[in-house]
Amino acid sequence: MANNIGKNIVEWPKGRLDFSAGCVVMGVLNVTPDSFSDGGRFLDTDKAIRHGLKMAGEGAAIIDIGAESTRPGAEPVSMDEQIRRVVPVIEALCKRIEVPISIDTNSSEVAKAALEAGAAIINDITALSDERMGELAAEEQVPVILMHMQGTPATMQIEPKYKDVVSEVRRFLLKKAKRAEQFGIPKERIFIDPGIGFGKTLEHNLLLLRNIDKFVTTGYRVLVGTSRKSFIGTITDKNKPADRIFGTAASVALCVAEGISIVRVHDVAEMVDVVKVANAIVSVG
Ligand code: HH2
Repeated sequence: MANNIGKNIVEWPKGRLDFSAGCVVMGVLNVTPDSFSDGGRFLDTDKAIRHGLKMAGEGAAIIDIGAESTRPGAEPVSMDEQIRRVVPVIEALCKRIEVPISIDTNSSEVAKAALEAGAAIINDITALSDERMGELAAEEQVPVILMHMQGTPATMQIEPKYKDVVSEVRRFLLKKAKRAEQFGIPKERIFIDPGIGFGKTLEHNLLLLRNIDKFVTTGYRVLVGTSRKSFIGTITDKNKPADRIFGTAASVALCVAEGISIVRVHDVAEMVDVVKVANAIVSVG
């Protein structure tokens, strides 16, 4: 499906994304001891680098590196510790691959260190709650991903409430995207994300996915992260995140059909195939 943003290639001084085939895949690399799916697997720098290289080889268009779990109930990680975890991984990957790296953080200090190390995109799950983040993205001329969350990771799943989840999340993201434009970030470098699982019940997540077209028609490119999340486990009765790959695939295919631009996933090889087939079906007519 043609996205109404116009340009199929988004280019900036440190990177480039090609949307001419449709949606692209962002691979997740959590350098954390406690992430809900891959926690502890890539805390070791060498293992993290190997996994980043593997995902690039499998066709990831972006590698998203984070050092702080945002799973429900997770505790914050200090800026120094986040920087200590991510910088060597980013430096090593940038020497070996062209794939742009995004830094998953809500701290402008961490983002700054990551950009100096070679990261090329800021993924902010708090949508510029730190005002310095907007200035930094504008100064450094990098794209930003703005995500919606109700509450904080420590509290967000206690009792999420909305009158109309789709219009409230959409309104929030439009406001944040406009704010990002005021900082001087061009529209084509702003990505919006409804924040699946961040202060949302099963029904809220399903309503957002069912109505994802309402985000696509804003004119901002849309990113969706459903990968292995607990709502998929609830529907499929799969307790272990690693058993949720087919459930993830269903959500990815349906989102691609509605014109989203990026899917954030753990299982890059599998989802690259899902996205290729979905892109091909969408672009035929
Ligand atoms: N989900 C997670 C983390 N960062 N960023 C964006 N833009 N969108 C998302 O949906 C999103 C995100 C949570 O997943 P994961 O990184 O695998 O787990 P954890 O937060 O436990 O590290």
